[in-house]
Amino acid sequence: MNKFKYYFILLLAGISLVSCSKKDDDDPVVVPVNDYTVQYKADNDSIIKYLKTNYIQEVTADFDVKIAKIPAGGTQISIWDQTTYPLETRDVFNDNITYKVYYLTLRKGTGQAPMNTDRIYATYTGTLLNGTVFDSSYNIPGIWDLDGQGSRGVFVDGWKEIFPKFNIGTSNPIGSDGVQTYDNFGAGVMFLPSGLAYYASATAAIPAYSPLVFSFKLYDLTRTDHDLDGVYDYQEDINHDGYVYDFSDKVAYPSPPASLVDDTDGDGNADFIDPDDDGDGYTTRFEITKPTGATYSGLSKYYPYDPILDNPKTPNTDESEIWGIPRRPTGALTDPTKPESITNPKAFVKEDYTDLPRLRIHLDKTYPFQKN
Ligand SMILES: [Ca+2]
Ligand SMILES: [Ca+2]
Ligand SMILES: [Ca+2]
Ligand SMILES: [Ca+2]
Repeated sequence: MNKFKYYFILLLAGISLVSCSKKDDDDPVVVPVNDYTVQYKADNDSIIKYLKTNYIQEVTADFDVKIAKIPAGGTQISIWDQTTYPLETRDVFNDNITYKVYYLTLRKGTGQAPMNTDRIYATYTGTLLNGTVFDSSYNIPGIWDLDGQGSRGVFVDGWKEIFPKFNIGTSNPIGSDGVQTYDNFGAGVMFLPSGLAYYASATAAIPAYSPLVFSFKLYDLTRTDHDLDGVYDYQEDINHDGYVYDFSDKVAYPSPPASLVDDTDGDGNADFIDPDDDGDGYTTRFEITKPTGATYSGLSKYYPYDPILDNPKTPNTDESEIWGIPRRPTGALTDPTKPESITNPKAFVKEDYTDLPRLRIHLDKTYPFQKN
């Protein structure tokens, strides 16, 4: 595993260097990079041809998949035409064009789905369209950060888009051999145009502009909180599509698709990277801090997004938080003879902390009341 990781990091390091020089306009670029639209059309043609001339030879009980070319005169049903694992697509906005990415769900998985910015625990095998395996984790799970940051960062943009379509599995008790195994994990195959893979960057194993096929298994995930405001990225996905995007670079993204924007205050910084989501001048951290001397119990200084249960594995500690981030209070006015105002607020009632759905106060710019 370590050896494999070492090689993979070397591979990634090489790619990042090439990518940097490619994207920096001040550096001399020896070979002009292909136009994304033109290259995508060529890649899409190649992928469709692949899907129509290859078939699923086997899916094992452990969801290892073998894909093979249909031999001359063969009667095998192509990936394109077979119906056991219906071919699915996802529109992916990248490089300011929209890619249509084909993928197969071998099994969806029963757990939660990662966001495109979460950490995943997964295995994979990468193949060129000619069937050559260029890389594999050999069924040894690795940790990958879909946000593309750091030494575990994923460089293949297609991974960030397709893994969130799958769910993690259920973990079994660690065996006597010390190995963690999973059941009910997600497993699939993605067919990526080069623009969502390594594009112009060639390596010994992967020629430039190679569409890539990845089969994979998704075992587990770790949630991330990119703006450290106490609200996980997946809880900042306000349109609930399973994805959050940073379009704050106005030059790179002059007009991102509105359907991909999760930006409560519309300031150009998506909620998952905005410390003040509703733009009311109070940070989210401040807004989710429990008042001093609050009646509402719990170990944390901050309200969780939703109430959380006690951890049964730690019987001597009660981790339960029975109050989630509240909405603007709906109880009785302090002075019922006067209208609601900063000096005459309503009281919080229990339902303000638990009702679903509710507009939590860190997303409600009418609360706390503005000081004018
Ligand atoms: Ca956050
Ligand atoms: Ca979203
Ligand atoms: Ca914002
Ligand atoms: Ca705020």
